Amino acid sequence: MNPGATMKDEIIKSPDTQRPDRVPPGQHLVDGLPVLHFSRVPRVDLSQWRFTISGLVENPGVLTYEEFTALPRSRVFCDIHCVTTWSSLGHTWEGVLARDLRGAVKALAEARFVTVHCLDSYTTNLPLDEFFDDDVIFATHLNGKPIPPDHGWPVRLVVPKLYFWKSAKWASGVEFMKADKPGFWETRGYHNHGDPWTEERFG
Ligand SMILES: Nc1nc2c(c(=O)[nH]1)N[C@H]1C(S)=C(S)[C@@H](COP(=O)(O)O)O[C@H]1N2
Ligand SMILES: [Mo]
Repeated sequence: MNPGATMKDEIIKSPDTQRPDRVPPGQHLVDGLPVLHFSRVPRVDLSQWRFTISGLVENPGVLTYEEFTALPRSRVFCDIHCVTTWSSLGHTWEGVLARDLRGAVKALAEARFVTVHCLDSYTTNLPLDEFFDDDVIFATHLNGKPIPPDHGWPVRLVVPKLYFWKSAKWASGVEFMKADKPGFWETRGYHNHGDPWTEERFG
């Protein structure tokens, strides 16, 4: 943890973890966390890592890893649902909440959507209001340890309420947009939104 950062005590419990049945329709439970991505695991030198805030914002800019990890830190407890039908329950992610970027970013009134950019050229899209939901986190740690490289180190977005393809690994920035721009999987047959509880699997 960056010595300049503050850690909030409370662990945010993703609302879906409070459901009596935590497994959405058409899903089955697995132990551990499978690894899935379309390309290779990027190699990252933390001294070169940058997080870019761009698009319809008052304060576009670039954060170094030190600056990013000096933002207030939080923990989110959530379940994971992959569209390929596996679910994995009860993970704790630690990092910077999307909503804690809000003050730094100052999205303009016309911004309605975000695109998250990644080091492997992957992208995914979210409505702005869902991006700023309480449990959306740019995580650096998973279950108390730095996220393993194949799960997204050094920084990975986690969007607990949507299928896991929305949880962009190796995140390198966020772009605020007026119009929605479907991302990597959203332009290859996956649903534009991806709610696991209503099985928004395919477009
Ligand atoms: N940058 C990046 N993020 C990504 C992907 C990817 O290929 N590249 N794949 C997505 C998909 S389809 C899934 S199911 C999850 C898998 O995450 P995991 O390997 O940590 O289980 O990452 C998502 N985030
Ligand atoms: Mo996936």
